[in-house]
Parts: sequence; structure tokens; C-alpha cells
Amino acid sequence: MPVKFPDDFIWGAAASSYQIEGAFDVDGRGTSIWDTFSKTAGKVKNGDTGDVACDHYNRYPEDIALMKSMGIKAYRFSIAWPRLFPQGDTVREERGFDFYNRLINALIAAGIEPMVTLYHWDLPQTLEDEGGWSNRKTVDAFAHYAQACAEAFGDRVNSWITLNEPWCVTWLGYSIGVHAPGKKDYSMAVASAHHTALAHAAAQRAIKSVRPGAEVGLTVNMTNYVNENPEDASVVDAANLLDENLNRWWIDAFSTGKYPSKLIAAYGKLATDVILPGDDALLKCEPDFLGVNYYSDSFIASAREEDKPFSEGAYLPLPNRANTSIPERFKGGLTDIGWPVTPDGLRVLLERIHRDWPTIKAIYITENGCAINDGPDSTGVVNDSRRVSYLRDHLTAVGQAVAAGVPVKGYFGWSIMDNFEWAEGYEQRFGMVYVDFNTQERTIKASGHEFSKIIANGAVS
Ligand code: IFM
Repeated sequence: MPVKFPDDFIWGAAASSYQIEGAFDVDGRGTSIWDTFSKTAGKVKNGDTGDVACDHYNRYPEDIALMKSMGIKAYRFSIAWPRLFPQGDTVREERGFDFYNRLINALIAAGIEPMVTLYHWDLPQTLEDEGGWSNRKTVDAFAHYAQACAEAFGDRVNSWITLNEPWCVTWLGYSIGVHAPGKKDYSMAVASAHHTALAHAAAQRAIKSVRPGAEVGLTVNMTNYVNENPEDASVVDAANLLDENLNRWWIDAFSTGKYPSKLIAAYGKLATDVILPGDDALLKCEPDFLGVNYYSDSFIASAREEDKPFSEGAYLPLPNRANTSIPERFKGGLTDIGWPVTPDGLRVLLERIHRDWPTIKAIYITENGCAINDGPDSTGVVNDSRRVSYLRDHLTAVGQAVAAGVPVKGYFGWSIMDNFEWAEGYEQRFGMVYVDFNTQERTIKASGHEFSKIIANGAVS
């Protein structure tokens, strides 16, 4: 049976500034934490950087034409904060504003709706030098930047995402240290978890103060923690704590003004030191939508003394431990980055969001995709058949959730094109369009053609 989508369903593709733009030192752009991190030896595979990336800064007309030819109706991109405010303060760089004006105008001329993410990880280095997201002052700087964007672009951009994946910003950036700024400091991470939640609400208020009709939301990365051993109470506890850490922290914050209580107890003084009286009211806000990034489910087999403590992965305090390895039954079909393929998990997750946070009136899948590193064959065709299946199966899951009454309003495939995959450099390819990083030639992959077909039919058939 074909899975049919509503006529007004938004079909989009996504990317982010540092991952595709390149032009790192052009038109007055300031240095971001990813410039610094990627140029620090040993941080990114093969020493790759985003200096050139997909050269989208110069090639955006070609990229927009490509999206148009694919039938894509909306494009989620991010603004590089240091292009607009190179020092992270209030001093503007007009050439940065000009670039995003050109990009937005070209999208609209092509009939593609722009959806803007304000923070997809390129923090001005000057702000990081003062503690970055662990410093509460960054919240004010972010609100100022958000308001400037709404003033400059809000006559043409209606949909705004404040931050992308604050969990990654916090835990990968400040505790595990595998993303910029590469800190391994648990207290900085807890502070960042709070400040990114405050930043979302502050930016939403700032945007609405100048564009009351704008649609504003937060994008979170989510998973289902599947309990592989449900009779074991310690696994239940571990799964709950992980769920609070990843799935609930930011959504509970804006929905209720409060964080999940077990986690607050576990963080103890680290949390109570940074959560100030009156913050409940500052955290609470009613977003117009939730952005969900989903790639795969996660699994917990055990939570025993001999398991790895979470704090080695450094996102939960000792003495919590868990074996979170991938079950055998998925190992035959991992994506090239090693993530299991669990399409029905997306339906389960969407139904859970609708059940647990009924005040969320609209959901966009702001990212979904897979790293499959197939390249062109001898005829130049990129037959990424595993991504074709991934796309079809995940969209089927979305369609089932919609049919069950979950208010999913749109789907943005990650990514429109292969790009700089953070600490993995250019080795992992998430694109529906293949990029030859030597020549910058673009080739629509089989999955890109499949996506076009699905968009044209409004259905997975
Ligand atoms: O490439 C990233 C993106 O920037 C954020 N979400 C996950 C993607 C794949 O790892």
C-alpha cells in the first residue's frame, strides 16, 4: 500500500553553514570554534577542515538550481554567526548579511522556502574564549544575534530554528570533547545544558519581539533507548536517566520551565550552581514547532558494575553504568558510520512525542539520513541503494505516524549534499547529492532521484 502524505506536507532538504559553505576567511567572516578545532592536530580525521567544504558560499546558485530540479520545496540552512558578528559582539559585518540576503532571495526566486537555523555549531571563537556556552553571557549575545537576523531576514523568512541539537553542543563539545570546542569538563557541560535551554527561549522571545508572526522552534536530536533486558530494574533506571539526559532535558525545559528531577538530583551542585532563582520563568516558552533529528535507536543490554560507566562517555555522573552496544541482530546492516538502521523507531518516537508533550502542536523532521559512502560507478551513476531503502523506510514510518494523528508537518532529508561531517571529516557521506571534493562536481544520487519521485507523488509507493 502506498503511504500518502497530506497535500500541504513540506518536503525539504537540510545542510549547515560550516559543513558546506567554505569561504572561511572571506568577506570579513570571524573565526568560529570549528575553525579552531578542525585546525588542531588530531581532532578531525585526515586533518580535514571546513575551509573549502562544498564551496556553497560561491556555488549556492548552482545548488539552488539542483534543489529546484529535484522538486525540493524547502531548504533548511544555518547562518554562520561569525559572518554577521565576527567577534560575537554587536559589531556587524554587512558583507555577511549581504550573503544571506542573496541566498534567501535566490531560494525564494526558485520557489524554495527558506528555513533558518541560527546556531548549527559555529560559535564565534571570541565568545568561546570567555567560556562559550558555559558562560551565561553567551545567552544574551545569542539573543542579540537572533534579533538582528529576524530584523534583517524576517520579511522573507518565516521559519526559525534557534539551536540545532543542544545535546551535541553540550555533551560532545564540553564533556566528551570530540566536537568543538573540545573541552572535557563536566561542570562546563552541565552549565551549557542549562544555558543552551535558556538561549532557545531568549532567542525565541527576541525573534517574536520584532516578528510576532514568525514560526520559531528548537531542533533536538532524539532516540529511543530500547531496553534489551526489561526484567532488570537497573537497566530500566539507566534507560530512564539516559532518556532524561538526551530526550527530555530541553523539551521539558521549554514545556514546563523545569528539568527532569532525577537528572537534577544526579547533577547536584553543578546544576544548582548555574540554575538561578527565576530561571523557570525564563526557560518556559511555547514554541511553534519541535524540530526532530532522528538517525537510529539506541540499545541498553545491561547496567552492571562491570559495564562501562557513563562518565567514561562522560554524559552521566558516576556510578551509573550501562552496556549500550549494538545488538547482534542489527550488525549485518549498519550504515557506513556504524549506526543501526531502525526505521520503525521513528514512528515510535513520533508517537511518544505526541503522547508525552501534547502541547507540541507541530513537528518537523529537521534531519533524517544515513552515511552511505557509495561513489560513482564507471558510468558516473551513484547507485546508493541502501540509502534509497533507508529513505523509503523512514518516510513510511513518518507517514504511519501522520496517519495515527501525530502532527508531523514536514520532512527535511539530511543532507542535500555530501559535506564536512564534523570529526569524521569528508570520509562519511550523508548527501542525496554526491560531491567530488576535488572538482566540486555535483551528481544527484539514486536516493536523490527517489526523493524527487516521492515528492512528486506525495507518497512512498
Ligand atoms: O551532520 C550532522 C549534522 O550536522 C547534525 N546532525 C547529525 C548529522 C549527521 O551526523
